[in-house]
Amino acid sequence: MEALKTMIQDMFGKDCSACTNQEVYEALLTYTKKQLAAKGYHEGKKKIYYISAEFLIGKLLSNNLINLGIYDEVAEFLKESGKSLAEIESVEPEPSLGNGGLGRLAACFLDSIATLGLPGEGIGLNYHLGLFKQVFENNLQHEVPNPWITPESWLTATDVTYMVPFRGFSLKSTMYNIDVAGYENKAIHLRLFDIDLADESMVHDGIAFNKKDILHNLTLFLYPDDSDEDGRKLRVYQQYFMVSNAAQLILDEAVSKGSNLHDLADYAVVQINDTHPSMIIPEFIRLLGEKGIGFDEAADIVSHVCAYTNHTILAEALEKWPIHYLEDIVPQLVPIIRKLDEKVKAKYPAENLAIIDSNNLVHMAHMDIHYGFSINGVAALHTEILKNSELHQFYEIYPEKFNNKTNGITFRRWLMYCNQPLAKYISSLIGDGYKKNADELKKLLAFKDDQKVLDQLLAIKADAKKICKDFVLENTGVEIDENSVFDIQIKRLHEYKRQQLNALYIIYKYLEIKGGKKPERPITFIFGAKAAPAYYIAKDIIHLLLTLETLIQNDPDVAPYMKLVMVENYNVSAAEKLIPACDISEQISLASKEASGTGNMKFMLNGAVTLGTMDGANVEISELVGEDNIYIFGESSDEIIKHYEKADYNSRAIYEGDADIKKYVDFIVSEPMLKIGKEEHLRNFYNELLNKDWFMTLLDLKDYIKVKDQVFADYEDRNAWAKKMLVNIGEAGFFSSDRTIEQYNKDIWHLN
Ligand code: NBX
Repeated sequence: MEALKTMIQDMFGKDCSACTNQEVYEALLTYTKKQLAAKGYHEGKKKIYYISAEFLIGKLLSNNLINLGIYDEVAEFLKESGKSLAEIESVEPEPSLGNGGLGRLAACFLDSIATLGLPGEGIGLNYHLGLFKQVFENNLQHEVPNPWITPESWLTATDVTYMVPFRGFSLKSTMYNIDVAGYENKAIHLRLFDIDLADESMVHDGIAFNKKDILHNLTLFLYPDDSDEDGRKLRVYQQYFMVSNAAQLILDEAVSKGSNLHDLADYAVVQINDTHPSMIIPEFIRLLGEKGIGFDEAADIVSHVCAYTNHTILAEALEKWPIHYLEDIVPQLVPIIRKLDEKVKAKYPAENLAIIDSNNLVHMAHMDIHYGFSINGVAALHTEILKNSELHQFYEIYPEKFNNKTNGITFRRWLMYCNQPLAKYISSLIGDGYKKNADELKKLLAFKDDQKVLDQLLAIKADAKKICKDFVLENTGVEIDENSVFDIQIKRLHEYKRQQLNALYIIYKYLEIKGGKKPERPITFIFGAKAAPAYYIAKDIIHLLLTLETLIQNDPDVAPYMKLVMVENYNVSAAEKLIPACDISEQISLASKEASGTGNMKFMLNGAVTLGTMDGANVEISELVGEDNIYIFGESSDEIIKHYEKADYNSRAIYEGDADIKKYVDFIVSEPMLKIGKEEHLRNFYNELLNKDWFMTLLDLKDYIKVKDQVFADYEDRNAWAKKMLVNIGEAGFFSSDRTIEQYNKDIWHLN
């Protein structure tokens, strides 16, 4: 630590103990960046380029220290100077370069690519104000900018710049790097492209800004509001800016390594993360054309370079751009896309295979599938649904392109960092091998009947709940009971994820307690979720939850027995505090709709037990842990898909046919709720449930209540519960993103 000491002295002219936390943070940042650069970067002839609109990387200091293998040393040094690493970390702003699972997956993948020693890069955009910061006012979500770029940051400017042509003007880019350390290995780069003239001062009244001022707004926000045409066009500007920079960089790197571009596939493989980067396909063809490569050959080259990952079957999330947007913004791509479409139509005339449909919409996913060499889903069930229903017509013509890559999470952040007591305890039982070979967690299963181990697991959970209690108090001002059961649902707010199902259970429990039936032990229901700014139903659900929170809090008959807290501005840092403390992990999406889920894996790894539907990776979790160690409820995905096909779901009929369900739903617009909440929002949501309920909340409500009550009853047998915890941790190894990345490499990327 001598070098760090000297650095602090040089930077601030005093020793560590005399520095502020901000100063120590800046010194550590500089020190860590130097260490990373000194270790060097993975290089090789062929590289994986992971292109993504989102990289939800979280705070970086501790993660980098862990992966550099100097976390304990630095923590000790700081302690000797009277400082705490935890407090210094709190100075670090969290980059909000992502939204949810898709962005966090990209971040976990970079960690694993670096850890496994694969030559690779992430490529995305440098959003100055992130997604948005969520604030609650009058039980409603408001959005404000979430700036994260400070004078000293993890970004390093490079001298790489490109010109990106749009109709009528070109924009110059600058490339910034963030180093991503491998665990006990070299680093890789996350490349974030930016414009030079981004003007944060144009943002007013929350996150409003002039959506037409592309020269100054292009990299202000991730996912600008797309409820109007200007907003949708801005997304197209962003996407093209991202992929044009990416394609130029990739071609330059290949040429510098000796490629003649005809052999590009020997130098580069591009993983397209959902459809946001899909325009890289025509952009590559355009650039190869400029270098003298004819259309047909260029299309063939690209078809050996690009692979596509699908993260959703929700039709509204599969991007389709009106061709006139592309004509207005990137006219140079339109003849290319038309030609690609003509080639497809010549061979496959069916409308449902077209790139450009009869309404002149460009189906980005269809372009990816025709002109990529691989398409993968993100969990076994999801891939089966893609093959058998959503993308069946493509599976029939390209069966060899379809493959599954069940998602994973990095255990460095989601265990070794966020739950240090548990990680240390695991090491004491089975050694450190699991940190690099996650399968070794299975060795824990040998301790299933070891009373000491089971007691210790419960003790570690109890301690994590105390720490979490402090976090919740600081975040929400609400004091929760560390001896209560922690039931947690944290994820994007979306109707298909069914936070509203959980809310209806809470109403049921509230009424039960009002009626005199107290639970065995108090329950704390914790939520965290951001709603997309223009997604009104999602915002109404937040309002419902916050109104319930206040109602329960103010009711002395109920407050001692249950609490609801909704964490504000849920993000990676909040997840790191909540997940280790969780008892019950809520994974209650409508079967078939959650492609995978990755929160489910993080909870399991930290000894929570899943309450979920047979959806996404829950299916694989349940196969691994066995039915005694997970709680499953609800209709199967096959049945749900049939309901959609037959269009026979009728929520009002369920409501009218069941007095209990009617009571819970009516409570949303009852006297006590309307006294606290806003009638407009509560009634909107009530009407939505009755008249539409597109994600079939009422269908699964009774079964959910029954199974959830069983979970709370079983929780009281502490020993049996501790066994469930142990099995969940022991079987979590499969969900390491190192396993996922090994499979991507073996089946798709073929590096080394
Ligand atoms: O990707 C998520 C899925 O919902 C999860 O089931 C899955 O585990 C995860 C990683 O594979 N998708 C996701 O986060 N999507 C988005 O955030 C999204 C954002 C904007 C958009 C479409 C999707 N236009």
